[in-house]
Amino acid sequence: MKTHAPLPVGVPSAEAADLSLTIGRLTLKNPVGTASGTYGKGIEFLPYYDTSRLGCVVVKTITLQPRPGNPPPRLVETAGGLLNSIGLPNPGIEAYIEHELPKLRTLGAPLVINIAGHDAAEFAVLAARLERESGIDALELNMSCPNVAGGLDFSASPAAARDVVRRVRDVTARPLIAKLSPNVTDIRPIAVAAQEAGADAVSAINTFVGMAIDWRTRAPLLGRGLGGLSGPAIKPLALRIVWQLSKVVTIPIVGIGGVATADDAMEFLVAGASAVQVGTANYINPRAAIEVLDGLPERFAALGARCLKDVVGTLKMPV
Ligand code: RRO
Repeated sequence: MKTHAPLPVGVPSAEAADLSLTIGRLTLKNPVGTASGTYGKGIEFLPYYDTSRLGCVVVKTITLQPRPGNPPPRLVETAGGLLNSIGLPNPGIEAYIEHELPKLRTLGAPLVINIAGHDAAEFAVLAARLERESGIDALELNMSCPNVAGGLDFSASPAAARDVVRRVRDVTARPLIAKLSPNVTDIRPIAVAAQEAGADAVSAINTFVGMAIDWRTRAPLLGRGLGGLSGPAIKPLALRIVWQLSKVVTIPIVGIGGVATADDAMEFLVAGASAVQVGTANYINPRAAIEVLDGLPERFAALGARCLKDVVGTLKMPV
């Protein structure tokens, strides 16, 4: 690991900063990825920018069997946020491998496949099946889907989180990222359990359970009643959680929640994230992720930072 003498704040460095990081055995050239479920099938973004420049692309969750998803309406805009009840529609792992994986490989960015099982054992079945496929750089374990029965259970307690991660760890050497739910009283012991069970990173966070209501009809606006809230509205909550986690885990934290600009990304890095994922912003601006990335060098220079370590977790919290 390279070390650098710290530069005084405000002195721009002549050289572009080294933005790379490692997650398990995987080196990412920069900390900007796309958040699961917000990046279509990936190839939609090819006309907008060179997707190979991203730190990584994380795909929508895959399950063992095909799923139709939840009844519509599935999306509602709220003040500063987006409420979704998508319900994990996907073609199932076999059709996915046959039809989607080849297209995803054309994106050129490291590929993170996001998986979810009905139970802990099924997570391992999915991970084992993916062992036979090349061009997959890491797995993100969706232990926190708020919109399917039992989806939140996998990161609702340290024991549940430990079980899922351990079973998957037993079948793959691929880097594992445990995606955690914010819908818990205290996320910290859950992240620690994931780390102890062999996770190489934690993603913090998935969406917050919420609802939107039409008082005239007295009905919820989403087809399933409840949904997961994302977007700028949740950024302060996500920042708080990332900062809390940075005090208790040693593995990298991937910050998720309302990252739409390079300034948002810098806030997450300072709070303690080693990487970020851009999610809801992709729906507003298809170039959001690359614009976040392009904005980092000048911000690193403004801090006199030469590498990620000069920024990650450098928050000056009042004592
Ligand atoms: O598909 C969804 O409804 C969904 C998933 Br899998 C998730 O992890 N988080 C979310 O907000 N929605």
